[in-house]
Amino acid sequence: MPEDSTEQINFEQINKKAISQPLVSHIYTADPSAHVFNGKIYIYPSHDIDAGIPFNDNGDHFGMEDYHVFSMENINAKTIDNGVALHVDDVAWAEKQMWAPDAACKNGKFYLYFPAKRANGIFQIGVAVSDSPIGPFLPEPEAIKGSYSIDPAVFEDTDGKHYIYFGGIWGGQLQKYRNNKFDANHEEPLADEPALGPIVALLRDDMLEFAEEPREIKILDEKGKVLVAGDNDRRFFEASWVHKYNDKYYFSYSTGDTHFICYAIGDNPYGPFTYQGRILNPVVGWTSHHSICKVEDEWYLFYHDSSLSKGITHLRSMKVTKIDYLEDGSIITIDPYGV
Ligand code: FUB
Repeated sequence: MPEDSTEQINFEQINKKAISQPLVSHIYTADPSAHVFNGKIYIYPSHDIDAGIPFNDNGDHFGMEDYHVFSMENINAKTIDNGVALHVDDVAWAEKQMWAPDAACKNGKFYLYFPAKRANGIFQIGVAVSDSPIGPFLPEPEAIKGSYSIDPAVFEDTDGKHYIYFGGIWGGQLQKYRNNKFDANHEEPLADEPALGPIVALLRDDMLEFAEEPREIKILDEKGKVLVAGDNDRRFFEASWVHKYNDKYYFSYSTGDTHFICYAIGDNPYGPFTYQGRILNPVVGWTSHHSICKVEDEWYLFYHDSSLSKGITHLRSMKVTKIDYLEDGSIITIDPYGV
């Protein structure tokens, strides 16, 4: 990932034009995964810190160590920080880089899914369990068997099944895998070859393991062809999220180096999904990562930007704004700083 952009930007102007303000400003937060559990909003973000690690394309400067869970009584209420819910020191298999997490609820138990690097530098995904949505969460002793890469997102379908989506290229290491197998020699496909897709697996009933071999998702263009790796404005990079609207499955994601949050629609949780357009235009900072959550009768986009830190890419702040759909189910593109 490139250097942060602190030069020549008038952040006072940007902050005035911004369509929303940080939900909290006492710590830096990013990658907000929002859910309504038992009628209350809970947000599971990354907790950004300055770990003093130099910038590089692998994102090593994202040196996060723990997770805090936030709650809101309603969408206009104050965002409450419920403190540390899980620390990397308590995760036996993980060494560092607690990146974007997500959470799920089943039968009164809460599950926190999180990526982290093992001592060998390889990302895997872990799960930690609690009786409360705000934790503390007790991590499983090992990572989820067969898991890899980053950015887990768990979708509960209307039939009660839970699916986990994950993957991210570059620092997220997805380019090192084909058919769920690691090979250090693998790289991203060539520009005219099919792009790497995000990965999905049904979760086992106990929510602690995959119930099946993970499968690669296809994101198609308007002609039904898989998006190619050189289509940087539309191809999947990281930050998977799935929500259901009018019985259709919406798969949304970040395009990484072109900084869009885009979406594609499909008829089932495994896809294929057909590319539709952009949900969010680029924010201040390199990364963009979001979640989409229905609160009462409205839909909201939780996202982040680096405006509070004046453009420091790894010091981000979570925000929320409303999503509007057109009659045909398409989402109106949001410009984070007005038009
Ligand atoms: O927060 C660290 C990484 O940055 C996340 O895992 C990516 O999605 C990007 O937001």
